[in-house]
Amino acid sequence: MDLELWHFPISHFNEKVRWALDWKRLPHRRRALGWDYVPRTWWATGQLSVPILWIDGRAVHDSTRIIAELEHRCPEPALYPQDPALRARALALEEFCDEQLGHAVRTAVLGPLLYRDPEAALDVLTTGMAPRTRRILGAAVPAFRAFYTQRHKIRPEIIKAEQKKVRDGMNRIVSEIGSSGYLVGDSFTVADLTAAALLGPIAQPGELEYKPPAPLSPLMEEYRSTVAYHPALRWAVDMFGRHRGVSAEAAASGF
Ligand SMILES: N[C@@H](CCC(=O)N[C@@H](CS)C(=O)NCC(=O)O)C(=O)O
Repeated sequence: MDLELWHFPISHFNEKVRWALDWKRLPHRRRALGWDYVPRTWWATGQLSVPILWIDGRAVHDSTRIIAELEHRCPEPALYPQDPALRARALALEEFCDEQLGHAVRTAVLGPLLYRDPEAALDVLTTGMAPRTRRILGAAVPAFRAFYTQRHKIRPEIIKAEQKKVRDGMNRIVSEIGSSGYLVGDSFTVADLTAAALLGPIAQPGELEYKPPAPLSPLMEEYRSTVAYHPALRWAVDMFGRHRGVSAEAAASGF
């Protein structure tokens, strides 16, 4: 199977798919998109978001659909439980994390930067991209910020509410962890992978392959300190430590 991932290195939804590819030990190429991602993603899929995974020349977008396709084509090692009831629960938790947690985490972490230190936001968002992307976007910071906040529906007045949504999401995750330490059944599933990957920007586990510039922006640290107590973050760090594994990237490439 020929696999090429189009991704934003810093993105947690993209980390979700990288983790699935690596977990299944599927050799793949990675292309970090940059400032001109809009025409590329539109041409490939008729929508703008990454991750996009090219599977034998066909572009599949959306992390949940990509993992479903990988699971179908390469069932072992499994991310979906065998038991139908457990599988339904794992998929429901994946959906919950995608919709309730992933977007809120983006706003919670990046919202303060975008409005109070947009240069720092750009440094974070262009992590792992070609240097020209940082230069080009850096020459048009207000336009970039307007575009990014509009695309992701980030407004100053909703940041606090989205940060509360993150706390509620983390409470739900903790309440779903079973005696096995996993969210569903007694082994690692797509539910654990999704929850941990989407909490990555807050938890900042050592296994993250694409880390934001160090030291972290004080605004990021300020937000992280308000949730540092939360057991969901320790759980996410533990999931990364035990299950993130090594990269199956076959060759790095760029446009
Ligand atoms: N539901 C999608 C969400 C993906 C997503 O939000 N991707 C962001 C990066 S974190 C993106 O591509 N943003 C650029 C845009 O949509 O214009 C998934 O699970 O793949």
